[in-house]
Amino acid sequence: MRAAHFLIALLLASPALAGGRPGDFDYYVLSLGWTPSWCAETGDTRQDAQCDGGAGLGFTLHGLWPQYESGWPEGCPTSARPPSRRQTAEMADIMGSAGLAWHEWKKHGTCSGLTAGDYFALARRAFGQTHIPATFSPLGHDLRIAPEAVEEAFIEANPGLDRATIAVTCGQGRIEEVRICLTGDLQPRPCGADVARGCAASSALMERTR
Ligand code: U2P
Repeated sequence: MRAAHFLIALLLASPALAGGRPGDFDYYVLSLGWTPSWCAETGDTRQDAQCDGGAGLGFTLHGLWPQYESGWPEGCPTSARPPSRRQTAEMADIMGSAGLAWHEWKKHGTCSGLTAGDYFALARRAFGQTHIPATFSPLGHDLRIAPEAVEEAFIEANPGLDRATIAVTCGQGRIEEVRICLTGDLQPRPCGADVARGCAASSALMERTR
Protein backbone atom coordinates (compact mmCIF):
# COMPACT_ATOMS: atom_id res chain seq x y z
CA MET A 1 0.00 0.00 0.00
CA ARG A 2 2.75 2.39 1.00
CA ALA A 3 4.65 1.64 -2.21
CA ALA A 4 1.53 2.37 -4.30
CA HIS A 5 1.03 5.72 -2.56
CA PHE A 6 4.67 6.57 -3.15
CA LEU A 7 4.36 5.74 -6.86
CA ILE A 8 1.23 7.86 -7.27
CA ALA A 9 2.89 10.80 -5.45
CA LEU A 10 5.94 10.44 -7.66
CA LEU A 11 3.84 10.46 -10.85
CA LEU A 12 1.87 13.52 -9.71
CA ALA A 13 5.06 15.40 -8.83
CA SER A 14 6.80 14.71 -12.13
CA PRO A 15 6.08 17.37 -14.79
CA ALA A 16 7.75 15.46 -17.63
CA LEU A 17 6.16 12.39 -19.18
CA ALA A 18 8.61 10.07 -20.91
CA GLY A 19 7.13 8.38 -23.95
CA GLY A 20 4.38 10.79 -24.99
CA ARG A 21 2.90 10.44 -28.47
CA PRO A 22 4.57 12.49 -31.23
CA GLY A 23 2.35 15.43 -32.22
CA ASP A 24 0.10 15.02 -29.18
CA PHE A 25 0.63 18.24 -27.19
CA ASP A 26 -1.09 21.57 -26.49
CA TYR A 27 1.41 24.31 -27.31
CA TYR A 28 5.08 25.18 -27.70
CA VAL A 29 7.46 26.92 -25.34
CA LEU A 30 10.20 28.81 -27.13
CA SER A 31 13.04 28.86 -24.66
CA LEU A 32 15.78 31.49 -25.01
CA GLY A 33 18.82 31.08 -22.80
CA TRP A 34 21.04 33.95 -21.63
CA THR A 35 24.40 32.52 -22.75
CA PRO A 36 26.57 34.42 -20.20
CA SER A 37 24.56 32.78 -17.38
CA TRP A 38 24.94 29.31 -18.93
CA CYS A 39 28.67 29.95 -19.36
CA ALA A 40 29.12 31.02 -15.74
CA GLU A 41 27.15 28.01 -14.45
CA THR A 42 28.19 25.27 -16.91
CA GLY A 43 30.04 26.31 -20.06
CA ASP A 44 33.18 27.80 -18.52
CA THR A 45 33.96 24.55 -16.70
CA ARG A 46 33.61 22.70 -20.00
CA GLN A 47 35.74 25.34 -21.75
CA ASP A 48 32.99 25.60 -24.32
CA ALA A 49 33.88 27.74 -27.35
CA GLN A 50 30.59 29.64 -27.17
CA CYS A 51 31.87 31.16 -23.90
CA ASP A 52 35.13 32.51 -25.38
CA GLY A 53 35.77 36.25 -25.49
CA GLY A 54 34.50 37.63 -28.79
CA ALA A 55 31.84 34.92 -29.22
CA GLY A 56 29.30 37.68 -28.64
CA LEU A 57 26.39 35.42 -27.71
CA GLY A 58 23.48 36.81 -25.71
CA PHE A 59 20.05 35.23 -25.92
CA THR A 60 20.35 32.00 -27.90
CA LEU A 61 17.82 29.33 -28.82
CA HIS A 62 17.67 26.74 -26.05
CA GLY A 63 14.76 24.87 -27.52
CA LEU A 64 11.24 24.68 -28.89
CA TRP A 65 9.37 22.47 -26.46
CA PRO A 66 6.02 20.73 -27.06
CA GLN A 67 4.06 21.24 -23.84
CA TYR A 68 0.86 19.99 -22.23
CA GLU A 69 -1.34 22.51 -20.43
CA SER A 70 0.48 21.08 -17.42
CA GLY A 71 3.83 19.35 -17.84
CA TRP A 72 5.36 18.15 -21.10
CA PRO A 73 6.18 15.00 -23.05
CA GLU A 74 9.80 14.07 -23.61
CA GLY A 75 11.80 11.42 -25.40
CA CYS A 76 8.84 10.26 -27.52
CA PRO A 77 9.14 6.96 -29.39
CA THR A 78 9.22 7.98 -33.05
CA SER A 79 9.92 6.49 -36.43
CA ALA A 80 11.32 9.86 -37.59
CA ARG A 81 14.96 9.59 -38.64
CA PRO A 82 17.42 11.32 -36.31
CA PRO A 83 19.03 14.50 -37.65
CA SER A 84 22.25 14.22 -39.63
CA ARG A 85 25.48 15.73 -38.33
CA ARG A 86 25.07 18.44 -40.89
CA GLN A 87 21.55 19.29 -39.66
CA THR A 88 22.67 19.64 -36.03
CA ALA A 89 25.82 21.57 -37.03
CA GLU A 90 23.66 24.02 -38.98
CA MET A 91 21.76 24.91 -35.79
CA ALA A 92 24.92 25.94 -33.90
CA ASP A 93 24.73 29.53 -35.17
CA ILE A 94 21.62 30.20 -33.06
CA MET A 95 21.89 27.41 -30.44
CA GLY A 96 25.57 27.78 -29.60
CA SER A 97 26.48 24.15 -30.35
CA ALA A 98 25.52 21.13 -32.43
CA GLY A 99 25.41 19.06 -29.25
CA LEU A 100 22.52 21.08 -27.84
CA ALA A 101 20.62 20.70 -31.13
CA TRP A 102 21.02 16.91 -30.90
CA HIS A 103 19.89 16.82 -27.26
CA GLU A 104 16.87 19.03 -27.98
CA TRP A 105 15.80 16.81 -30.88
CA LYS A 106 16.01 13.65 -28.77
CA LYS A 107 14.21 15.14 -25.77
CA HIS A 108 11.67 17.52 -27.35
CA GLY A 109 11.77 17.31 -31.15
CA THR A 110 10.75 13.66 -31.12
CA CYS A 111 7.47 14.76 -29.49
CA SER A 112 6.69 17.39 -32.14
CA GLY A 113 5.36 14.95 -34.76
CA LEU A 114 7.71 16.63 -37.27
CA THR A 115 10.74 15.36 -39.13
CA ALA A 116 14.05 16.56 -37.70
CA GLY A 117 14.47 18.96 -40.63
CA ASP A 118 11.00 20.47 -40.17
CA TYR A 119 11.44 20.67 -36.40
CA PHE A 120 14.70 22.58 -36.67
CA ALA A 121 13.21 24.83 -39.37
CA LEU A 122 10.24 25.62 -37.11
CA ALA A 123 12.53 26.31 -34.14
CA ARG A 124 14.63 28.61 -36.31
CA ARG A 125 11.49 30.43 -37.47
CA ALA A 126 10.24 30.85 -33.88
CA PHE A 127 13.63 32.24 -32.84
CA GLY A 128 13.87 34.46 -35.92
CA GLN A 129 10.44 36.03 -35.42
CA THR A 130 11.38 37.06 -31.86
CA HIS A 131 13.02 40.46 -31.52
CA ILE A 132 15.72 40.50 -28.88
CA PRO A 133 15.46 43.88 -27.12
CA ALA A 134 18.31 46.18 -28.18
CA THR A 135 19.50 46.64 -24.56
CA PHE A 136 20.52 42.96 -24.48
CA SER A 137 22.24 42.67 -27.86
CA PRO A 138 24.93 43.22 -26.96
CA LEU A 139 24.85 43.89 -23.22
CA GLY A 140 27.98 45.93 -22.54
CA HIS A 141 28.00 45.75 -18.75
CA ASP A 142 26.82 43.48 -15.97
CA LEU A 143 23.27 44.29 -14.98
CA ARG A 144 21.15 43.55 -11.92
CA ILE A 145 17.58 43.48 -13.15
CA ALA A 146 14.08 42.54 -12.02
CA PRO A 147 12.67 39.56 -13.97
CA GLU A 148 9.58 41.68 -14.71
CA ALA A 149 11.83 44.26 -16.41
CA VAL A 150 13.22 41.55 -18.72
CA GLU A 151 9.64 40.53 -19.55
CA GLU A 152 8.66 44.16 -20.19
CA ALA A 153 11.60 44.65 -22.56
CA PHE A 154 10.53 41.61 -24.62
CA ILE A 155 6.88 42.75 -24.61
CA GLU A 156 7.90 46.18 -25.83
CA ALA A 157 10.09 44.74 -28.61
CA ASN A 158 7.47 42.17 -29.68
CA PRO A 159 3.95 43.46 -30.30
CA GLY A 160 1.65 40.48 -29.66
CA LEU A 161 3.36 39.41 -26.45
CA ASP A 162 1.88 40.24 -23.06
CA ARG A 163 2.55 39.20 -19.47
CA ALA A 164 0.52 35.98 -19.88
CA THR A 165 2.60 34.74 -22.82
CA ILE A 166 6.08 35.08 -21.34
CA ALA A 167 8.02 33.92 -18.30
CA VAL A 168 11.56 34.62 -17.12
CA THR A 169 13.48 32.04 -15.12
CA CYS A 170 16.44 32.49 -12.80
CA GLY A 171 18.84 30.31 -10.81
CA GLN A 172 22.04 30.78 -8.83
CA GLY A 173 21.23 34.50 -8.66
CA ARG A 174 21.23 34.87 -12.45
CA ILE A 175 18.59 35.43 -15.10
CA GLU A 176 18.69 32.13 -17.02
CA GLU A 177 15.94 32.04 -19.62
CA VAL A 178 13.07 33.81 -21.31
CA ARG A 179 10.23 31.45 -22.18
CA ILE A 180 7.61 32.47 -24.73
CA CYS A 181 4.44 30.44 -25.22
CA LEU A 182 3.30 29.84 -28.79
CA THR A 183 0.59 27.97 -30.65
CA GLY A 184 1.48 25.25 -33.15
CA ASP A 185 1.67 27.94 -35.86
CA LEU A 186 3.86 30.13 -33.67
CA GLN A 187 1.33 32.73 -32.52
CA PRO A 188 1.72 33.93 -28.90
CA ARG A 189 -0.68 32.28 -26.45
CA PRO A 190 -0.96 32.21 -22.65
CA CYS A 191 1.49 29.92 -20.88
CA GLY A 192 0.26 27.05 -18.72
CA ALA A 193 0.39 27.77 -14.98
CA ASP A 194 3.54 25.67 -14.54
CA VAL A 195 5.47 27.61 -17.19
CA ALA A 196 4.07 30.97 -16.06
CA ARG A 197 5.53 30.41 -12.59
CA GLY A 198 8.86 32.09 -13.30
CA CYS A 199 11.64 33.68 -11.30
CA ALA A 200 10.50 34.47 -7.75
CA ALA A 201 13.52 36.67 -6.92
CA SER A 202 13.08 40.45 -6.94
CA SER A 203 16.19 40.82 -9.11
CA ALA A 204 18.95 38.72 -10.64
CA LEU A 205 22.22 39.19 -12.49
CA MET A 206 22.69 39.39 -16.25
CA GLU A 207 26.40 39.35 -16.99
CA ARG A 208 27.61 41.19 -20.08
CA THR A 209 27.92 39.42 -23.41
CA ARG A 210 31.48 38.27 -24.07
O1 U2P B 1 14.02 23.47 -16.31
C1 U2P B 1 14.97 22.45 -16.45
C2 U2P B 1 14.84 21.72 -17.76
O2 U2P B 1 13.59 21.04 -17.87
C3 U2P B 1 13.11 21.08 -19.21
N1 U2P B 1 11.83 21.83 -19.25
C4 U2P B 1 11.52 22.72 -18.28
C5 U2P B 1 10.32 23.39 -18.28
C6 U2P B 1 9.39 23.15 -19.29
O3 U2P B 1 8.29 23.72 -19.32
N2 U2P B 1 9.72 22.25 -20.27
C7 U2P B 1 10.92 21.59 -20.27
O4 U2P B 1 11.18 20.80 -21.15
C8 U2P B 1 14.24 21.69 -20.02
O5 U2P B 1 15.10 20.62 -20.37
P1 U2P B 1 16.24 20.63 -21.48
O6 U2P B 1 15.58 20.84 -22.79
O7 U2P B 1 17.18 21.76 -21.14
O8 U2P B 1 16.90 19.31 -21.32
C9 U2P B 1 14.83 22.63 -18.98
O9 U2P B 1 16.10 23.10 -19.29
